[in-house]
Amino acid sequence: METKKLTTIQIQAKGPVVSVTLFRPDRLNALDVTMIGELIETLRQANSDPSVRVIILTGDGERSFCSGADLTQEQLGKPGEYEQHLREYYHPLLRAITGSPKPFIASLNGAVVGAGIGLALACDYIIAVPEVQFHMAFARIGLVPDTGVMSFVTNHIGRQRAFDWAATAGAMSAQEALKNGMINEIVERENLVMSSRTKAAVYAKMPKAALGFIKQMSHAAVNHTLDEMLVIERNLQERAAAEPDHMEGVRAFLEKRNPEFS
Ligand code: T3D
Repeated sequence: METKKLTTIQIQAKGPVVSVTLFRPDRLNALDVTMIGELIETLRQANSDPSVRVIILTGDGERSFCSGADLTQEQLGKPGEYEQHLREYYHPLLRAITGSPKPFIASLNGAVVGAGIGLALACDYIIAVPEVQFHMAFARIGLVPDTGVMSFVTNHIGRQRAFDWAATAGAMSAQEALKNGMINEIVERENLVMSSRTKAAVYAKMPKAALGFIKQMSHAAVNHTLDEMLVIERNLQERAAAEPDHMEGVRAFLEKRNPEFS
């Protein structure tokens, strides 16, 4: 395994899987501009590296996956800078996940707060330890949900429940999040790394192009009509069918063997 430590994140590459760990233990992995910059750069590299098939996002320690924006005086934006801050930092980070052709697994090791909820829910598969709490902390500091949070959460739990959660700056447990379809599974802490890697290995063996297209469709399905989705699926099916993995899958079925995707 190859491990690299930048100022605020740690990157581990093992075969086709890259694991990125938010690493600011003294601030419970709060996002500052250095971390966001390092994340954007790292994720863009992983997205364009053909040897990388799956990306895992996690946080250092047991208390927090990400405690949201860094609220210390030197990091907090000034009024007049917030719109630009979101446009230049938080939104490109979100897009590096949602716009990637590769599956992202959020491996939630602790509290998920504010913008951290956006990072987690942008991922394609979410595993959490039982102790995880999602804190919709924005209104507690007089802000509104950002980093796509209101959009993701409303899609999961409906407008009224999303409004109430955001307006009261409440918390949601991992168990409630599982019931609400916001996360895929809860595993004991000692199994978190292994479960995340096992899921990554499953995705890494699947046909690469088809997975990228399925990810694209899963985002499109949230806000497109059936008629629009039929156009999207026609286009993506044509592109999937042009990949050698399609014929390999068909041949493997006919020959009664496991497929060997490229
Ligand atoms: O720039 C923009 O566009 C603004 C965007 C904003 C989007 C957002 O993300 S808003 C939400 C911001 N985040 C918060 O409001 C969360 C603040 N943190 C917490 O609520 C709690 O710390 C936790 C629930 C995450 C954990 O609680 P606990 O009791 O386990 O730990 P603690 O004692 O509160 O924190 C430990 C240390 O981490 C502490 O420092 P100290 O006293 O040991 O020196 C605390 O100040 C520091 N810390 C935790 N979160 C942050 C932080 N420092 C800076 N920024 C943080 N977000």
